[in-house]
Amino acid sequence: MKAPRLLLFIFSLAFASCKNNPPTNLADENLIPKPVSVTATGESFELTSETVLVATDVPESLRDTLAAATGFSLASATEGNLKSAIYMKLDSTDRELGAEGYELVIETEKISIKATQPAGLFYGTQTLLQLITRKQVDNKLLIPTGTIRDYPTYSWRGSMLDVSRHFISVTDVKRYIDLISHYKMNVLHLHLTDDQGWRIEIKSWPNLAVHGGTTQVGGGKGGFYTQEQYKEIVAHAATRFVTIVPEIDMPSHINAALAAYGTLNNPETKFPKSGNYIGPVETQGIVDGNNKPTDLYTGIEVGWSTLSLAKPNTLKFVNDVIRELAAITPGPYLHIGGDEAHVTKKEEYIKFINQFSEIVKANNKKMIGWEEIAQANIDGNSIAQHWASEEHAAAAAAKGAQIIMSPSKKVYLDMQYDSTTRIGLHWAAYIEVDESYNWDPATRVQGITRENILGVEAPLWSETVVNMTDIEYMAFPRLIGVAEIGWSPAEGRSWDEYKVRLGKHAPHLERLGVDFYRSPKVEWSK
Ligand code: TNX
Repeated sequence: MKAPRLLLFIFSLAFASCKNNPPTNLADENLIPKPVSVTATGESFELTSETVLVATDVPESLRDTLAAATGFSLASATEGNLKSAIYMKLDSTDRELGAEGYELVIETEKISIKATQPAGLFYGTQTLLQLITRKQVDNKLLIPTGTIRDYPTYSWRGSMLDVSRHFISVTDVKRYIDLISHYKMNVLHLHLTDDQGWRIEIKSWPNLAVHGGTTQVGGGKGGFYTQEQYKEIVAHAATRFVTIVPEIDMPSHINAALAAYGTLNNPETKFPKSGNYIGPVETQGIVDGNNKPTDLYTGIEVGWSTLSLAKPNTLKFVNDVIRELAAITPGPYLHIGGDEAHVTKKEEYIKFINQFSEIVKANNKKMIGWEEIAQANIDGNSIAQHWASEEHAAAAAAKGAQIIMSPSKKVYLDMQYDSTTRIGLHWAAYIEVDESYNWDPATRVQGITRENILGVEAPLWSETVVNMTDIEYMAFPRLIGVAEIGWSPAEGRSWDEYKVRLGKHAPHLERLGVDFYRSPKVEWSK
């Protein structure tokens, strides 16, 4: 055959196979979170090495993820008569989509993603990625045709990593950000300090990290983020439209600071009988006159340490830490902890929270605290995070605070799935995958209505969680169910429907390399 004929032959083959593509159903694609609306048209778009990307307002990182997932380079092109193209564009006129929504239209020769803001293009791309990696028929990347219109129910969809009880590396935090944002979560709360370790460099109080960061639960070597590394995490998160919310837990959960600086130590703190740790010889707690620092702590008891207003340097410490943290945090929030202050006198606790709120405000940030802050003079300028006490949470809402829903019996990712789970705690509950999915933030707590609720957050405390394998095993698959609770409409959500979708979604989690818990409550696809 001469060359032109050969080409013709190849073309006709390609054309014929194109026509022979099997019928599809976009509505049956096991997407998580479930989109607001899906209309299927039954055909398919074939992604090939010829497919181009027409996008002017799109961050490079989006092209990179798409290219990595498809294995094709997705060359840039400008609008015109294109054979196979993915279009992404901003369009502020489609108001229904809101700030984070998108419309994804898949036709046989083109795919278009439209959003009012870049975040929406990002989420549309995440949906597309789930569609791309699911369909490989006869070695062809076929994407079912139809239209998806999608936008979130709650504006706060988050997770928390406790990097204090066990230190978590920058690399692992970045991977966690990649995973949560793929499931359309937009907040990562970092629990940066606790009794067992101070994990963020504070230049005006350097010993906090240098000494206070040298150990962790069980006595391992701990670690901390320099401010440069923290900024690197923040910047990575920004490319995935994730806001970093840093937490300095005060006035309790503060031993790492008391161990670094004797000037902060005080008689209210009741060091537990075991779990003390002197620390490496290269670093020392700083003695200040008669004020000796505490030992470092490697146990898991809570609520026994406190700052004290009787110590003249306490508020200077708080001011300095919040000022430095605010300066490296572009997001609007600072979390001041405020939980489990068992040895702080109630009047002093209230004074502390009122002070924190002033200081956070003076640094142009919005204060978040665990629900116990409801006892102080909080108002609509503060956000309370519900975890255990419905009474405190409802009181916070009654004072006008917005509420983040993290009910420990549902979304504490450090809780064991059942009594046989190899790591995890169970003080709140054993939480199987159905339990963590089966609840509605808007009806969970009496006195807290949809209007009070900013959104949902699933915390992962790390007393028993040591590495990325542990993180993934405890977080997945519960986390993606929480992502769906935050994103998808509550109406029509049911475990019976979700468990089938989740089971069929499993190969996608595998492709992401996620080591998830295969709950016996779900039939998992191979
Ligand atoms: C309670 S939740 C805590 C944490 C622990 C966690 C363990 C909250 C505000 N405080 O200090 O790590 O339980 O599950």
